[in-house]
Amino acid sequence: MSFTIDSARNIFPGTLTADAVPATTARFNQLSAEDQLALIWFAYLEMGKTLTIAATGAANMVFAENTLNEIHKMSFAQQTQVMCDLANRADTPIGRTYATWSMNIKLGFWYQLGVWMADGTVAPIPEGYRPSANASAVLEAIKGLESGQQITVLRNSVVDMGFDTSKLSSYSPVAEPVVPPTNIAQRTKVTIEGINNSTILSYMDNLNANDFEALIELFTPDGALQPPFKRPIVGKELVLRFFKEDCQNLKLIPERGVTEPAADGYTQIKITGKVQTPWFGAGVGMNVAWRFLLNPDNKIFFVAIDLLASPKELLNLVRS
Ligand code: 45D
Repeated sequence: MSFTIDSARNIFPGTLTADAVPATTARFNQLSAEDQLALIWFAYLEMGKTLTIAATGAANMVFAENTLNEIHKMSFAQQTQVMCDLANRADTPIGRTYATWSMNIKLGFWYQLGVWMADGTVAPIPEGYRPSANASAVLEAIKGLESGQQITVLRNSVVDMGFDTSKLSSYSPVAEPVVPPTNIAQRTKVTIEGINNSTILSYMDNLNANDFEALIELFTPDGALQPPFKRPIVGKELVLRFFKEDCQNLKLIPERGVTEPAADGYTQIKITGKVQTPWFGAGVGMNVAWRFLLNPDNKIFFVAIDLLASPKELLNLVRS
């Protein structure tokens, strides 16, 4: 038997992922546009009591600037309409522009609108707004999640807005330029309890240094990476593009791991630890697992990144 991407996805099946995230996102997506916008607003205010969002440096606002200025000049009624259109995934010029942006640009765009809603220059949630019973229930569900899961739900809501790119015959994706990798002299090196595999250590160190060219060389040509709650991204070219677009300035803090032999001379390695996003820095440590499958040449054939159900899962390194 030799491994396929599909069979690789099942290594370490005892890993408990944060199912509350896709469940809450699905409930959120059922709500009306008005409820969605208000709910994110209240969730965002609620989180603001304990977390500081660090937009400076997290996003390059140049790409959303024209659209933001256009919205800033509109009347409150028009601004509310634009936001509802985005939530409704309507086919509008702004909805189409939004759809071309990378995730980080989308986040930066909403971050700026949130700042303007707070300072009164963009339409607030209307005075008379009353949430539906479902919206209140979803807000309570979000409040009950741990912070790493909350920001994932929030991010999902933003990513799903705008016109559906699959309905565009062609479009040019807009992403921020790739930052240069950290100088060798300034790089940090992780240590992982129970792990000395050079590929695993290089994976963490290269990602922490934004050295995506070195990072991608750790993969087999047909290798795959599966982000949390997503299908695997297959092949070096697509994985490299994903790293460049969605993985700049992450901080990986792996803590411990376990190694075991798999079929055909492959090796499976599970690591648990924390990940920080540049948006929240050390304020939010997401509990994650990396499940690696290495080929006999010590190259990455598959890696899944899972958002864990609870901090207790950090200690779940059960084999097979
Ligand atoms: O609609 O090893 C308003 C990979 C109200 C790579 C608003 C990884 C109206 C490989 C408030 C204005 C990436 C997979 C909206 C590792 C309204 C690898 C605004 C993992 C929308 C480890 C809302 C990385 C706003 C991970 C401003 C797990 C919302 C990274 C902002 C996870 C939300 C990163 C923000 C996450 C959310 C970042 C900034 C979950 C950021 C989330």
